[in-house]
Amino acid sequence: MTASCKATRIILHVDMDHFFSAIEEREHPAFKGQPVVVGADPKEGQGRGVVKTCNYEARAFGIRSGMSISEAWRRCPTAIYVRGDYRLYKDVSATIMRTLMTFSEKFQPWGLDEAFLDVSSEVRDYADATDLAVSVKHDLLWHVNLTCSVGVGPNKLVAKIASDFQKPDGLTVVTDDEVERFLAPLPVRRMLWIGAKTERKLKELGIRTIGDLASCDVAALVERFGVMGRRYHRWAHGVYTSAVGHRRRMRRSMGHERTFATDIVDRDVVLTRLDGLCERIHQRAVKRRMLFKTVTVKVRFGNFQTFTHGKTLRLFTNRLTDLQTAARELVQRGLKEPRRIRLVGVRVSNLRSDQGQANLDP
Ligand code: TTP
Ligand code: MG
Repeated sequence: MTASCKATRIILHVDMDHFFSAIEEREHPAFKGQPVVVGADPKEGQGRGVVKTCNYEARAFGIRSGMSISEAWRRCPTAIYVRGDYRLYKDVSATIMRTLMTFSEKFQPWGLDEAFLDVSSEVRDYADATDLAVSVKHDLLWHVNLTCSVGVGPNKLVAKIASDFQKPDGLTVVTDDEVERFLAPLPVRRMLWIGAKTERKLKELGIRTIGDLASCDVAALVERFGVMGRRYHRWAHGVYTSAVGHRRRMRRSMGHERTFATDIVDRDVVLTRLDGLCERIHQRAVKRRMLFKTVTVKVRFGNFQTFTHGKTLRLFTNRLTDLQTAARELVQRGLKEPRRIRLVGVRVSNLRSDQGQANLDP
């Protein structure tokens, strides 16, 4: 990866803490502080099925995801065992993902309880990204009453390893300059895609840590692992180019948003900036011969708290005044008192092409 590429991306990886069992604790406050295992009925050691996950109290007994439930029972017969309410877990997951999506359009869920966010265009630097990560944690606590661990880094690999570094309720930030120093002492198993088998083979070559892997001769790795060997070597140096993939949808909306170089308190300045964003959207709508009916605004405050408000107009339109009036009204609704604002955005949706009825510009 080139230096400029490194400097332009800041990625967050969010991973909920002991997800299923945390939800069980939330639903049953009496479970708090006791070992909780989710997966199956242990039937006094005769049960079939496996541990899906367990809380950190149960982990202290050596219980792990994937272990047979009867083995878990042998390790801790007094734990609380629940089969799990998967519909509830899915609902909670959906709320988590909806919350995370408000932080960046570049958002990629990864299973039920993890997601990547590319926040490069949302933040100015790593200090800013750290504030954003704190805000993500607060928002999740507020919306689903669960804790998570967040990793921040220059790419998905580093962010993912970082989120796993301090758990539960952790936040680990690894800047570009710190990547190799951060990775070097970690066991190779922490690396994405390195499982027990590869770990064993690496051990035969005397490689135990990611640092060992990074300083290993790449030719030796290629000889042993083929193309993967070259990848392992690159990753061990913290180089990982895969982007945060977001679903490409049919164009269903058009929008612009703007993060200010410094936070703005003056409401009139914010509204003027908003007018400018509306102009840009209007130009695009006219150029593409599109009409819109729904207008949504987004405002992010200095502390990263974010609101979005939307309204659907009476008619399809592409008039600038309709857009600006709606956007101003929506923003003002959320700005009852003066606050520091770091970002405003406008989006139009409910689109159709402009053949036929409408309020047409000019
Ligand atoms: P993980 O994020 O791997 O684990 P976790 O959230 O339970 O614990 P941690 O604090 O270490 O992040 O998996 C998320 C959920 O996925 C987990 O709560 C249960 C489910 N899961 C399975 O169903 N089977 C499995 O083998 C694993 C690993 C997880
Ligand atoms: Mg998790």
